[in-house]
Amino acid sequence: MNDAGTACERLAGNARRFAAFTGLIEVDPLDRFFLIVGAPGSGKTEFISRCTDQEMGPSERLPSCTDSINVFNYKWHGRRIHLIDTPGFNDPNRSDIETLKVLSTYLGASYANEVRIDGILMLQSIKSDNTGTTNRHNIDMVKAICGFTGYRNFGIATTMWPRESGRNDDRQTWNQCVFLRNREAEIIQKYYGDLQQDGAFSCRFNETGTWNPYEQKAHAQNIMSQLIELSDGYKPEALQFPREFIHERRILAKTSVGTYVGIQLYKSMKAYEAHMAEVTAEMEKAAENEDAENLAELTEVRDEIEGYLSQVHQDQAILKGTFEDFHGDEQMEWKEKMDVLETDFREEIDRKETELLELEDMVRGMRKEAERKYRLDRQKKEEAMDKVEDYQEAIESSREEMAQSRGAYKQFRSAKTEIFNKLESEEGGVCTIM
Ligand SMILES: Nc1nc2c(ncn2[C@@H]2O[C@H](COP(=O)(O)OP(=O)(O)OP(=O)(O)O)[C@@H](O)[C@H]2O)c(=O)[nH]1
Ligand SMILES: [Mg+2]
Repeated sequence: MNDAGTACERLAGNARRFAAFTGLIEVDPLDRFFLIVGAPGSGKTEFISRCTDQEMGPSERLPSCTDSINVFNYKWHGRRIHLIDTPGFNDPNRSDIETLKVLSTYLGASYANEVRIDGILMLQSIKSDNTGTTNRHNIDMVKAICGFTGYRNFGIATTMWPRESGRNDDRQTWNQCVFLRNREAEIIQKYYGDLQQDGAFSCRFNETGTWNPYEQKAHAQNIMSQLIELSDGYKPEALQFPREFIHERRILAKTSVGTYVGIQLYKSMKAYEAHMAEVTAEMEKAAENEDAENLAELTEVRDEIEGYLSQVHQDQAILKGTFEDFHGDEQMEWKEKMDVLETDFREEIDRKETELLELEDMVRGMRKEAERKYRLDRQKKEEAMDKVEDYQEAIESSREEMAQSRGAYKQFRSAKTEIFNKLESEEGGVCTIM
């Protein structure tokens, strides 16, 4: 199928999975929803890809159509298990406020529509390049979002075990494994000791570093089965963040996680202001000394700090937002993206249809020409007809492709209509999304 067709099919599937997560589509009571969290690059998308046996295309790997949250699912003993891929905090490519805004919209909608999160899996890389600050920050943010009194349905899975380390038949690999296990123990104790005390369990994802996708899937699903089992025995409390944001109708700044981010922003603002004061004083001195070169350099630094400060002020303004503010923005964006995609896809289909008609015309002409020209020369006629047959085959495969594209388009249209109709029928309530 062509690219636009594939993108449409993926988006239609994505829309349906989101609809389940945000409560627009009713789900079976045995279905389960799990958040997959962790620092940027800790392996969340990879884990989900292995567990659900879905190769993630660029549209899922890169910021998705929702610019950060993605929902996938797989069947487990007849039940549907939904895994929610979330963005990590302290990401160099995205501010925490943007991440929080998207999280609040989707977690908020799912909370409002009474879809509960059954458990959380936090991924933790054992690689050394995962800096301590990012780790701590992510854990603090996740804790502020959850706010549970107990963490029984909470797993911590270490990732990034070296490839093929299960084959520890040589001394070097064996030493490396021992080293990594020690480091893992340190990381778990340092960052997750309190969560473990409150009931969280820890495990390893693909510790042997196998490349075999079936084994990787089994590893990932084993981890999830622990969480599924726990969720069957114990329903965790609702997440604190959406409860405060939706039920108590607080502005983002007044929620637990918003307060945490607000403090960080305040600290950044103070640091930038102090730096700005220093630079301004130096600029005054440079002006007094008529040091034009230094003055030009300092002006550049001041402009840079001004840029950072203005970003902080923008983020602080977002903290004053309510669920309805964020939700409206996200819904509009989602609709726009769907519309653009539909137009692109329709145009692609029209273009292909025109090409196919032209090709069919051409082949009809070739056939007629061969009949007329080689009426008396059987061999030449057969040769000419062979060529026509080649074209005919191309036409057949184009027709097949067209039929697939039309099918995908139909599927996309029906998903879009279904979701938007549902949205319109619920307009006015807090529980709409997309
Ligand atoms: N060796 C190894 N590589 C992994 C593992 N998990 C993920 N990777 C690789 O590490 C990179 C980052 O993994 P992702 O799954 O995209 O990480 P993420 O947590 O989704 O990152 P963000 O979406 O940016 O927050 C990718 O190139 C993965 O292929 C693992 O367990 N072992
Ligand atoms: Mg990811």
